[in-house]
Amino acid sequence: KEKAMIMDDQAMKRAITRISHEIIERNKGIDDVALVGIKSRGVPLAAMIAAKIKDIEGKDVIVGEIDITLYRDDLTEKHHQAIVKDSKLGFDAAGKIIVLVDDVLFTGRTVRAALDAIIDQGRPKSIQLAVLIDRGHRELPIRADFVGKNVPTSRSEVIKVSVEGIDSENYVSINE
Ligand code: 3GP
Ligand code: 5GP
Ligand code: MG
Repeated sequence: KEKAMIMDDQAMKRAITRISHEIIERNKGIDDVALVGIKSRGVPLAAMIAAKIKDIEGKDVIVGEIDITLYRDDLTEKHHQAIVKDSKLGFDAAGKIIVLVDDVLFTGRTVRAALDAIIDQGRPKSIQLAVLIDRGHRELPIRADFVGKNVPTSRSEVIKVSVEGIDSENYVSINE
């Protein structure tokens, strides 16, 4: 139940700024780069990164979204399934460097489903992954290219991510 703050608004904005710089550096600019937010909270995070990239490079970056939903009541239990609810990106993936954006990376099953859904609709040049929090416990060979903060967790802990656009303020906390 106890809450411990992991990131406040300032820390989240700094992480987003760093990730934005890393995306630009890795790709030597942002030509052909498109961001894809994984609903729900990956979407406002992708928008924050796009705005920061615009600040830095003076160029607009394409932002799409994808709806991958996990089912199973206790989400920290093993073997939850990720299902694709809406895979329409809103742009043509062919030839693009796609940067998937999500709030928390846990088992990797959500990302695996997202990769599948994207690859199904045209051949992107490459796909990269940006996450605000990596809480560990991977069950698949998936890792993030850009990480806001690595937060070692026990399986029973839950990371609470609050993002403006969906929530009233920006912060990340850890709850038992
Ligand atoms: P999101 O859609 O905004 O990313 O996984 C579905 C939602 O449940 C996610 O919201 C996530 O924030 C929330 N959630 C909270 N705690 C957990 C958890 O421990 N595991 C998972 N898988 N999701 C959690
Ligand atoms: P995975 O598929 O990697 O197990 O889980 C990733 C997805 O589940 C992310 O989209 C994320 O929103 C959600 N998730 C997994 N664990 C947590 C958690 O501890 N806190 C929050 N907020 N979301 C989580
Ligand atoms: Mg999410």
